[in-house]
Amino acid sequence: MAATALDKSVPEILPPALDASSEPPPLFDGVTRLYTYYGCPFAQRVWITRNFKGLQDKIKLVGIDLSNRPAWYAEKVYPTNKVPALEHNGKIIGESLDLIKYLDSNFEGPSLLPDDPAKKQLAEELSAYTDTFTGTVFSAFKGDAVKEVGMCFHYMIFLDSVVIDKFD
Ligand SMILES: N[C@@H](CCC(=O)N[C@@H](CS)C(=O)NCC(=O)O)C(=O)O
Repeated sequence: MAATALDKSVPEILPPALDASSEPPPLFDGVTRLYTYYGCPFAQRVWITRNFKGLQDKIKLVGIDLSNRPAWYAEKVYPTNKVPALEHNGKIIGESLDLIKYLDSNFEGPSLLPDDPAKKQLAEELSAYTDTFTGTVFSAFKGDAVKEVGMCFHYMIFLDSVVIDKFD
């Protein structure tokens, strides 16, 4: 059965993650692949976008074992050696926020961003800010940025209040 946007009725069977002993998939053969680590939040947000747009049949997941990464991944797929990366139309694209926009603009399925320009701008600001937010919160777990985390939460609350005031 073909997947449809937001269809949760067909559970996805995740392919086992490829490791240093695994052969690469047949690269650049026309198949669109999302290279991912299943536990990576950056990769997960692209994966969520793929599923939200109902692209489960169009974009194949390729799990990569980051703790025992195959050498071919950096050599032949994505030289930065990170996930996520998308193989599409003979090229590799990285960076999760760019990938979310890329999937939204280049594939079918419901649009992720609102049509209204003001809402769209705010949505883009929120999405761009998530990296600063999570980056700062994660460094605070290491104990070196407690003040900055406070600022991040304040800014998130501010953005939230803008959403409520303007659009509710
Ligand atoms: N800015 C990148 C960050 C991606 C990232 O850091 N991915 C991690 C996994 S969560 C990774 O691949 N780490 C492997 C490494 O740094 O060698 C994005 O948003 O896509």
